[in-house]
Amino acid sequence: MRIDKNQINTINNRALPDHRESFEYLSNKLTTKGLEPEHLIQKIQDFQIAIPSWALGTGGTRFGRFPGGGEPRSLEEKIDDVGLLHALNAGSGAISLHIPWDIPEDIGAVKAHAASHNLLFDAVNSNTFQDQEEQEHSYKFGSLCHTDSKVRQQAIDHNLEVIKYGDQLGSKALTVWLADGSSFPGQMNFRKALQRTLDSLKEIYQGMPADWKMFVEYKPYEPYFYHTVIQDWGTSHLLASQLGDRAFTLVDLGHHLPNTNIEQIVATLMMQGKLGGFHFNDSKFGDDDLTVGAMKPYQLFLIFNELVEGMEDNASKNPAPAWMIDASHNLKDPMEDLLQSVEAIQLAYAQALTVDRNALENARESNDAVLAQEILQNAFRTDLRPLIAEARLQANAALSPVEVYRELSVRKQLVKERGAKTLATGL
Ligand code: AOS
Ligand code: ZN
Ligand code: ZN
Ligand code: ZN
Repeated sequence: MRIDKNQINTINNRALPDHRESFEYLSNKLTTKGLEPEHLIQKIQDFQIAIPSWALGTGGTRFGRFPGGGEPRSLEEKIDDVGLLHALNAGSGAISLHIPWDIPEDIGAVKAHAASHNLLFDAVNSNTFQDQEEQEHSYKFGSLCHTDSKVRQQAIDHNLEVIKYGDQLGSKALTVWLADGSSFPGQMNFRKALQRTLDSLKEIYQGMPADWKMFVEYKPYEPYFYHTVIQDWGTSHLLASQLGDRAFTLVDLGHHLPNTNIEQIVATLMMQGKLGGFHFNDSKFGDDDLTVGAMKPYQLFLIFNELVEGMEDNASKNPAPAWMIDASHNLKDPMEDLLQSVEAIQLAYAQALTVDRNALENARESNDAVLAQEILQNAFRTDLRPLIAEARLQANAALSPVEVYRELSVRKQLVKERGAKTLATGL
């Protein structure tokens, strides 16, 4: 199914008087503060967030999976789903593929299909955390870090193949997330495992086209519970530094131990020009992969505060990071969840854009902790939802994406088209 702009307009029109009123009020407030609403709107519209192909179906836990109906059964249908999201929010203009879950059979057709929905291909992801049927060697005891060179070579070759697919589709980056690690003290030689990982990554790095980037994702635990080879940003940064200029760290919000100061990690990486990409999600405990902003919206804002500062500061050599969501849904309709996530990201971004940076810097220079907090919290507590809605409206998208999604019975349509018992490839 496709959503017709007229359908969106009809529903928008009903909410328009109310929206106009709140937008005007906010607009005046922002203008008084010296901000230009139109400039902010442009920035919000330019900020596109890639949807991960694996988040369009319901995820599972090791205790079970409860598939919803109408899940995408093919890459084509995944692209359709992202197309629907993008039509509703004009903010999800890219898809991030995972190989081999999303092998494109006919590259030309897949590209044309994505283009017909105005979608680009963001970073491609390799998968050496599962064994595939036709695969010769098992990843049970690691992939790029494995003790056996044959296993390492197989994992290297897989990554090179992923690059080839991505290159044909127009992607410009490879994200490497490794499950590699151990569950018992003594099981693995830390030093050797990290060295082998670096050596393997070097071969993959050398196989990337000249205009490609590599994103090295880190994670402290899971699926192994004693040690992960690339456990933290420091290890990822170490690898990225040794690999070269086109290797960067990828920050997944869920990949930190409780209470980690993620905003500081962001600032440090940007200072080094080494922040390559983001996996947005939220969590209470670990890698929960919950809806962005569902748990800690203030932390998200503080992270964006650093991102905006890093992007605006000319001294930072950091290239524009790749924005992606990494989520897994057990309870919600994945599409509704993704709409909520994109909105939460846009909101935090917009809030960070409204921070008075000069005033904040002055407060910092004079060690005025109270004023610094006031400045940040004023920005965080100003309700910018009408601004985000206006950005969507001006882009012919929905004032309220979830409402339109529900009113157009999108899920019901998808169930009708695809069936009630569908299982998308993914986690
Ligand atoms: C795993 O925890 C990571 O977040 C990866 O980004 C992973 O590739 C993704 O979740 C899809 O499996
Ligand atoms: Zn389509
Ligand atoms: Zn991730
Ligand atoms: Zn994760």
